[in-house]
Amino acid sequence: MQASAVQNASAPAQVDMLIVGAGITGLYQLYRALESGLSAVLLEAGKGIGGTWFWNRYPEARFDSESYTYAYLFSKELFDDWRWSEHFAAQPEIERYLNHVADRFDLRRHVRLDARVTSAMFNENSGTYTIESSDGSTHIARYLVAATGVLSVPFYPSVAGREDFAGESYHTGLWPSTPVDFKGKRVAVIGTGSSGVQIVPAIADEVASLTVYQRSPNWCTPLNNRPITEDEQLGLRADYTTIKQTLDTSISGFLHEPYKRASTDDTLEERQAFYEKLWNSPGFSKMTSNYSDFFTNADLRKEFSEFIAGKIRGLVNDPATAELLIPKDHIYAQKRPPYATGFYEAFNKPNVKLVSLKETPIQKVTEKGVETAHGVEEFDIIVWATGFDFARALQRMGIRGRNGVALEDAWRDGPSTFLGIQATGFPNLFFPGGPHGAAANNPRYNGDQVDFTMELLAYMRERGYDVVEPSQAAEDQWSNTVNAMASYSPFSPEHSYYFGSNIPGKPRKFLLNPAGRGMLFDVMAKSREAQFNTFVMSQGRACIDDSETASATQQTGEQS
Ligand code: NA7
Repeated sequence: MQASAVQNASAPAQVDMLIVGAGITGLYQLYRALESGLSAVLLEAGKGIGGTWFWNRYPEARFDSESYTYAYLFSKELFDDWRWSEHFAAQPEIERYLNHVADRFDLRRHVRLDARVTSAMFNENSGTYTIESSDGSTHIARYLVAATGVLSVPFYPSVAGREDFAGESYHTGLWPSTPVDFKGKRVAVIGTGSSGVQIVPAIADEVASLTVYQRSPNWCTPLNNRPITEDEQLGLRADYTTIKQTLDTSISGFLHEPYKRASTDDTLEERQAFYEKLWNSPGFSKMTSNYSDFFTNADLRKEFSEFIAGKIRGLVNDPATAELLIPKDHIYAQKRPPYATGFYEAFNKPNVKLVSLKETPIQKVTEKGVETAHGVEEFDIIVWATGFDFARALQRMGIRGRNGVALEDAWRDGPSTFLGIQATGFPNLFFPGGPHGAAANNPRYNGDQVDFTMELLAYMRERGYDVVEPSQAAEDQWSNTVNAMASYSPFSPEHSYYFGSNIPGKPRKFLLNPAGRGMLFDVMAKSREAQFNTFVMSQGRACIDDSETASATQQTGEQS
């Protein structure tokens, strides 16, 4: 029976499903929950809808996956009535889109904004969670879905004096809703990852001066963004079915055509011509449409890196600055590469300069600015583009599972999951879009996880089960696969935040799904065919009954 989502003054609200996070995954989960007849509420810490696309509102924050491949595909009507203006949309348009989705599917009345989950306690007997949030509300939910994202906990490096700065200070991942006025200001940008390389060219023309503090250079290639023409708009609408089919089955979740030739099929000259073509191609196709041996041939990736180095030397007028901008410590794709527009060219402007922290480390931040061995440079604004603590949001929500065990403690050495969806010991907790799930275009993977979860819950409902967690065998098998296959990933444990390497003291464990979407599909299909026997299902008490006397009856649970 459906529990009521209505809250009165004295009792906690009862819901079938409580979702955390109003980003692209959380909204989709909410839509699917309501569609299937569950009562649901969504709690969001931010003051608006959008998740990543609410918080990351710095100038030039934008998709680097094509807009129509990142967006939802579950409704042809939605696909038809939303017109993306650019192949890679900017944050304001993305935020408008997600708000449009919330309105179009009447989701907003199930969303509570400005409500950060502070604890979520599993009740052993009833098989429900009691969830408390910063707005003072308490909910009892049968299912808890943490759609809290992986790049959602901003990371500030421990630089001495950071709090002492008297000017304006912003993190790209916590950007204020009121516009920041850069005009005529002396600005520092610290960090040159995807966010740093987007904001630098965006503000370079209006600031008085811009100093970019770079710890490690990245292999940036052009995003090659452009408006979607009227013909392309018509083509997108006409091709909806094919697009959906391709994206629902593609390993990467992109529309980019994989290239059939191996690098060894071509001469050096032909390869250089092909790299030139890739340089001029959109976004991630530098990876997804590269030679067929791209992910298995480090020499090829090295050669591609040298090609990009040549481009950087050609784009940056000052040879010394160009050399500093060329990575020497890693090759292309050992870190998640940024895609940018005009980043290298920005250093040709007289008011923009680069400080390489390898040669000139930051000693401290002072009241007036940033101090290095060359003295204090004074600023009006410091922008921290210093990244995120990957997948951390899930662990800091105060989730406790069976026997009161905290997820934070259970994952002290890194996450252990089944399909990046669930973890043993935490029944009825789902975390689509969390660790071990995705490997390329995230919303496509995250949508697969939501769909699979809904299938599992429907199966359970038909059979009278309402408590579920993966079998230990299934989780061990998936976690072992993730760890074993991590060495085949191009990403480097020393350099990539996909291994947690950007956070001091964080265990070095692979946090993506290195086996890709094919493996995800495969394991899901096998589980489905075997009546979801990778899960242990049981019956809890009715959602509204939180009594300690009920006992759950375990029914199944063999790993195939
Ligand atoms: P990233 O890609 O993690 O970039 C963070 C940047 O901050 C990177 O250049 C770091 O240098 C730099 N950083 C980190 N710590 C410091 C310190 N202590 N001093 C100076 N610089 C530092 O985060 P983004 O926000 O740019 O991008 C995140 C994702 O958003 C991206 O992957 C896309 O999915 C979209 P480092 O390389 O660690 O030396």
